[in-house]
Amino acid sequence: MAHALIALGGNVGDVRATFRKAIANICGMTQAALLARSSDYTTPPWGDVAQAPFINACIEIDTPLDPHALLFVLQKVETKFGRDRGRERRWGPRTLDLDLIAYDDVSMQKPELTLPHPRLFERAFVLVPLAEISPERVIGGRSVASALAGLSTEGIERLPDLL
Ligand code: PH2
Ligand code: MG
Ligand code: MG
Repeated sequence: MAHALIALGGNVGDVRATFRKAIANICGMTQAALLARSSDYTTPPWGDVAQAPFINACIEIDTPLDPHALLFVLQKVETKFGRDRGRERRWGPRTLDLDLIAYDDVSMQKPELTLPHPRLFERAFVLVPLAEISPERVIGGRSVASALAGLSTEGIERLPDLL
């Protein structure tokens, strides 16, 4: 079994309901155990600021799938929840984005998959939820908490848990 960190994001539709269903699908389809789930956070749009705020969260799973098989499942789940890669713009609005942030301590640079995620350390919207569930985790030589300490978290707010 391997340990994987996955970031969830979206800003179209009922994103929190999508997250809930997507997490159940990810665990079912990857034969994974859910080890941790962060709170949901509202976050200012990054990259392309002319769009609605995002909701972001992170999960930690234990899965028998290899990184490529896991990525394949994440893309299937994105599609199932309305993601249409053919019609979207880079950094633009989307129903569901599932990013593989880290997979054990695997490091790889392939066109289809870079591990750890190459833009992790620029993105407070990933590091804030990740720091909630895994602050001591070292990724690419840096702890999550120390990487977050160097970034602005302005506008990022934890949402109350859903019942
Ligand atoms: N995802 C994007 C582009 N911009 N901004 C925030 N705050 N959160 C995201 O998940 C996000 C983004 C494209 O994947
Ligand atoms: Mg993303
Ligand atoms: Mg993505």
